[in-house]
Amino acid sequence: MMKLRNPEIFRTPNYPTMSKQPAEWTLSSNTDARGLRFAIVVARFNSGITAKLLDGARQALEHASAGHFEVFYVPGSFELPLAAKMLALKQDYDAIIALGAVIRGETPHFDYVAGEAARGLQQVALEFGLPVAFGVLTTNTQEQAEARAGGSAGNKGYDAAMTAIEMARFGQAVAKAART
Ligand code: INI
Repeated sequence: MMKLRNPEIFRTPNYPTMSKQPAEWTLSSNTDARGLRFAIVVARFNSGITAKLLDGARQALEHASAGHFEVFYVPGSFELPLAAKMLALKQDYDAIIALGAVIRGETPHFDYVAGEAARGLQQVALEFGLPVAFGVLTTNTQEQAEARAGGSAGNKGYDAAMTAIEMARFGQAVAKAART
């Protein structure tokens, strides 16, 4: 069985990814993003919400001292997977952060857009072995979306960026891990 040289990297409990966690967790040294490169892709649909998700993601990356990040826009959440794939093909990023807001209406459109965004983003992550953080809100109401975009339920853009940092570091740790 493979033994890992730095097994503690994989065991860190309660990793501080969630914006509603206490501040001392979100500022721990585990969230150091120095030297990492990120692409953020943002859906313009429901832009009042996605702009706040972007604020949260920027804040997380800046707190974590990310080396570099670029922001790209697409029309809606349905376009996020293709954009993520185009960005992954550049081989220039340690992780991609996808931000969108899909709010349920009166037709099944919601299910197609939300479902394809989730499926497509995961497909890109698995195809490229590249972290793609899912910062896409899927809510029944505008109020629920607002609560999760810097309101009472935190900021899912912030959380997505923290997840991207953690998974980028995870990838580096796996690449470095050696048989002992
Ligand atoms: N796109 C979203 O990001 N959120 C939504 O709530 C939404 N709704 O409800 O329609 C939405 N639709 C647009 C979609 O993402 C595509 O841009 C469009 O279908 C063109 O491909």
